[in-house]
Amino acid sequence: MVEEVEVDKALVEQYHRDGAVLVKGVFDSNWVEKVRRGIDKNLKNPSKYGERLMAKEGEGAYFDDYCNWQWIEEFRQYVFESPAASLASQFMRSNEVSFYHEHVLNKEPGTNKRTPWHHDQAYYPIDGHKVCSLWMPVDPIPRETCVQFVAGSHIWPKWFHPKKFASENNYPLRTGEDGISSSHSRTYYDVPDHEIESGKWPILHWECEPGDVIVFHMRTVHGAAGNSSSTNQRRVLSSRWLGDDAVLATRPWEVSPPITGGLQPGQRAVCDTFPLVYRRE
Ligand SMILES: O=C(O)CCC(=O)C(=O)O
Repeated sequence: MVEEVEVDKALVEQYHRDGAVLVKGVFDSNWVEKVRRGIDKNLKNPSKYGERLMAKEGEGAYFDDYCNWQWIEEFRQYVFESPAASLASQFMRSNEVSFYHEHVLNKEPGTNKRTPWHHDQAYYPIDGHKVCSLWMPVDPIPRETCVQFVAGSHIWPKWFHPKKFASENNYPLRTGEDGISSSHSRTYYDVPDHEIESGKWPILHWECEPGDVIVFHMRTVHGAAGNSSSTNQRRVLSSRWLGDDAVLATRPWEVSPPITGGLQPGQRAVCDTFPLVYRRE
């Protein structure tokens, strides 16, 4: 059963205004230890989706992998028993919460590879506004290596092309009968990297401790530096949660992760692949 937590209403307001908020000390040391063990299992046994990215050969690697919760027991418990779903319900203001997937990210000491600016929802075959991620570090994170969020970008009218983390190029469009067509009526724009870097919008980032979590909307634009520490890893579990209005959608590229749960466009995103985890009483 999901562990309940009570979230300060001011933090929920902040999430809806800025698209990202730091919640201090919400996971106790048992949860942190469990998630750390799960991450370490994943690092030792990556799935077919796992990648080790390097800015230059021989440097620290930026590891990422996802969709392993069904074989990593520690992640399964995190999904169904930790306070995560209760948090997601309160931040999304959603009565029901289904689990979409988890993403493990580790930047080894001396990793120069950065996370390009992007927002997540364009990668996913999911439409709806009640959609969030919980970014949970299991190592202390100095402010300069924390993910950085463009404040308020979750309510910008524009959607952005997803980028490959490896090359930082936009995802290629699908061609042929599955390619861009009238069924993909939304226009996607290039992420405004230069304007972000030039300081046009306020950027949010925090120093974090294990036990803290950053809750962010799936349309909040974010990116991060590498990990310049020569000794410390930067291990994170980023879990993705869907609320009452989340439905399956199509995208004009191959979605990532490449899973749709067998749903049809417009169907509510609840199924065996995206299990319903929490219902507010
Ligand atoms: O931790 C990072 O550098 C990137 C995290 C991220 O992009 C995400 O959780 O969606």
